[in-house]
Amino acid sequence: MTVSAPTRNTYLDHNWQGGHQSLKEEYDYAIADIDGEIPAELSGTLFRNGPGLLDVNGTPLQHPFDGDGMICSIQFDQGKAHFRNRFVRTEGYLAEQEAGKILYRGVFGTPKPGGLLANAFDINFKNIANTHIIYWAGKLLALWEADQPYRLDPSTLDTLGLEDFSGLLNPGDPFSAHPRILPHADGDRLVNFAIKPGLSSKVKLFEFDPSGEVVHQQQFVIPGFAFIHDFAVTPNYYIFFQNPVILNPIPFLLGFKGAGECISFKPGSPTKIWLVRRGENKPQQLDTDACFVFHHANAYEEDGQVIVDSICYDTFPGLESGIDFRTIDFDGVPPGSLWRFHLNPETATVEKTPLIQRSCEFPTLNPANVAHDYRYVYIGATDTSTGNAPLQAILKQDVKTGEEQVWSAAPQGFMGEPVFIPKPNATQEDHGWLIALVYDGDHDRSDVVILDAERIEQGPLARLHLKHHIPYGLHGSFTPT
Ligand code: 3ON
Ligand code: FE
Repeated sequence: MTVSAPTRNTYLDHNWQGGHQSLKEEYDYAIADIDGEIPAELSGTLFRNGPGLLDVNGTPLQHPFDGDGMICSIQFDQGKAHFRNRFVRTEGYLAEQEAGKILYRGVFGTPKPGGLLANAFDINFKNIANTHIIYWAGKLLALWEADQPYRLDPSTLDTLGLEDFSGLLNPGDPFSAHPRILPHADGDRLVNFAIKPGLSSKVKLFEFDPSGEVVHQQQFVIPGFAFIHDFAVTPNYYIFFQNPVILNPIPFLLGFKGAGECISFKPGSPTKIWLVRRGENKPQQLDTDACFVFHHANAYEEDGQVIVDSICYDTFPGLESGIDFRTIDFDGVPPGSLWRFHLNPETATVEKTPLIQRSCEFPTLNPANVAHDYRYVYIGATDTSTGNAPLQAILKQDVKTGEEQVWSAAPQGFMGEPVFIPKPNATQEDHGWLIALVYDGDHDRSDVVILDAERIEQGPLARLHLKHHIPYGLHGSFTPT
């Protein structure tokens, strides 16, 4: 893939950098400053997670993914909206706030103060609960892939403690931040994996029914180190992409680098796709050209093949040690683009075709189509169709025809993950709304933006201006309660 002309003209650096500031305050207010109208039928709560602190008492973090999880909730009811944000009171957050300084090494490179002496041989990390937030079986759970979830009170966002699902997880057990909700005849299922990367990597799979009961479990081992952030599911398969990376733990152990910074991409090696049949613990390996995948959009089965749509980077969209993420040069960062993989279990072959070539991240779709054939993907995208830049737009693609619609918040707006909410009594896949948080660099505040998913080009139905900014976040979900 060629990275063409620089695209910096769609935004100003200082505007983009404003979204990388901590939000230390916790708010609770009815949103009053609104352009347009909140649809009266939109009812429920959008929960969103992401790093809320980019510094600890003035000491900057080295990477936003090291930031303590902060939950936002936006509650919609009869055309009105209420905002709240609270930090997840993790053990590490409480200890560091009390101490007024960094006490833990960050996975993505943030060191403890005190130089090498303080960092060498410290392999303790803090569960920062900053990646995703889901509401399942009456429990609101903040997720971070390398440790147990934290449970919160859905109305106050108070932290209730670590969740172990009645003994399913032991202290320190991983639980991925990317569960999928599989539509199921006997009630939807929450399907998730947990991975312990190592010399070989152990993967567990769990399926929960709507009452929170675990109704299916299995596990298997992937040879070699595996950094797997997300997975895809179909009715018969779980699909994992093992990125071609190696982990050299020495600089981590010696205290020079964070564990995540010790991961390097092996361009010559294939990406291994592990196709796991539900109920079988011997996964099938299929190889495809080297690429790095964090997120999958969707997967489904068709004529004996498995189709997977995933965002691919030409290399690990890495962590350059010593470079401040606030001053990153996007022309040097690999853009992500959406590809369709056709997996043929019979011939163990993979075919790959491009879907979206514009730089994009944070895919979503109508939840009713998860694990099934679908037509519309919605995704954060750059304002311009070539090169790399921050996400400023939402792109909707009809994956059947390639037809695209774009709504861009450029030049002053920076886009977060869109979340799709089906309209009541919808009869078409795109009968719904998209909600996203947009950081407005001109006003140093964030907007909650509501779009009609059928016609995103028309721009927001409503823009809710918050009283403050929200740092760039990760994932969220909507629950109609
Ligand atoms: O041995 C190591 C142990 C360990 C605890 C291996 C390891 C590095 C895999 C690991 C931990 C991994 C963790 C905690 C990963 C967390 C990932 C995370 C918080 C977020 C990933 C986000 C991905 C993307 C693509 C975000 C994109 C954001 C934008 C485009 C924003 O504009
Ligand atoms: Fe993610």
